[in-house]
Amino acid sequence: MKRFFANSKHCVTTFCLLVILPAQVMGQGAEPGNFGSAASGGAPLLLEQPQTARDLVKIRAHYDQTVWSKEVMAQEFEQAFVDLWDRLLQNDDKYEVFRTSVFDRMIGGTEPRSQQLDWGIQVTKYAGQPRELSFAEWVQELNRFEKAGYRIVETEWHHLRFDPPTETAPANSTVSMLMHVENSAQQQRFVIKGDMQVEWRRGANDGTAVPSVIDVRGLAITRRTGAPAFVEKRVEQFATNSQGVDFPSTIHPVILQDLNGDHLPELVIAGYNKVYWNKGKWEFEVAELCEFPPEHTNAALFADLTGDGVLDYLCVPKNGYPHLYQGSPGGKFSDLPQVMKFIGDPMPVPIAVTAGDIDHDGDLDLFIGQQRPGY
Ligand SMILES: [Ca+2]
Ligand SMILES: [Ca+2]
Ligand SMILES: [Ca+2]
Repeated sequence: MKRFFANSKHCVTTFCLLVILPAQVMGQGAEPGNFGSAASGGAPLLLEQPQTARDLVKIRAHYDQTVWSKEVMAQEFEQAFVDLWDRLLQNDDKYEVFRTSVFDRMIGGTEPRSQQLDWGIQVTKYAGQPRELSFAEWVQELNRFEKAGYRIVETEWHHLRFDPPTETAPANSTVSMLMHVENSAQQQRFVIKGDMQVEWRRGANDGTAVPSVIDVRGLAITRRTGAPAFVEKRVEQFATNSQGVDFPSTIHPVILQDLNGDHLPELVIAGYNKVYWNKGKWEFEVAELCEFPPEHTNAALFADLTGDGVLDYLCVPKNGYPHLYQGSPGGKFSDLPQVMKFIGDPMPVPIAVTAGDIDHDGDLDLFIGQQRPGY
């Protein structure tokens, strides 16, 4: 699974910014295949579009050996944490996953420094003299926590920084982690969060990268005792399909907006063209939002874009043109949309849209962010 690679080329997101004035073009489309020159690191750029899959493999290999060589090594080393996260997701017994995720030593602090926040929340960091735990001692600590009723709810792990090994220093990484823990009997919840420093070594048998020293002094423990702030009231299921076959490709954006002026916000699932009319006291009535919706909405907002004092709805389909639905009082969108073809080609993967009077001329302008893969 690739979700781990926060700084990976697989997840690199380029935001192409587009400012749209009403009926005016202020931006221009992205140029496929032009990856720029700033990141090349002196390597020759292959700007031509691949004609075959073999071309694509060749181009990727070229970049992996030049521009991305450090990144490729980072991915090899971080595999220990990729595996850890996968196993934590797949196994109910999360303590057993940690008991079998080997490292040499862990370094923590000895002096707790706590800060008291509102709502009885306490944040604690550990500083002072370092305290070392061997892996065997760490396992004993895990057993103690498990026996005391601490349940590991969920975790996240991201590789923030990687320094390859040198002649004098081993490879090391900064890994950010997040863990939610609860103790139901004591009505306690914990968030353990922060950056860990990891020093790596090669395994004796197969040469794979193994965490040697894990320094957890950058972590903070946030704790609160009491009933949870939120309780589950209702769960809605939405089927999706990444290709948009049979179902929308996404439910998002999810928007809270009072559409009828009764001061109760409606819940809009724009990807599904659904509005949940808020009747108060957690009662909702579901209906279609637009009578003539576009397919595969990917970004949307409500704002009075026409300046008549009534909210309008603007949505941008995946690989399409922005659609403006002029609103009627009461939050109805019954008319055909105005399709805004202010650029020559459909807009690939719009991911966010917001509105503001950017040029101070009294009308709202739009700002649409797109996503483009790094390759
Ligand atoms: Ca309302
Ligand atoms: Ca309007
Ligand atoms: Ca304006």
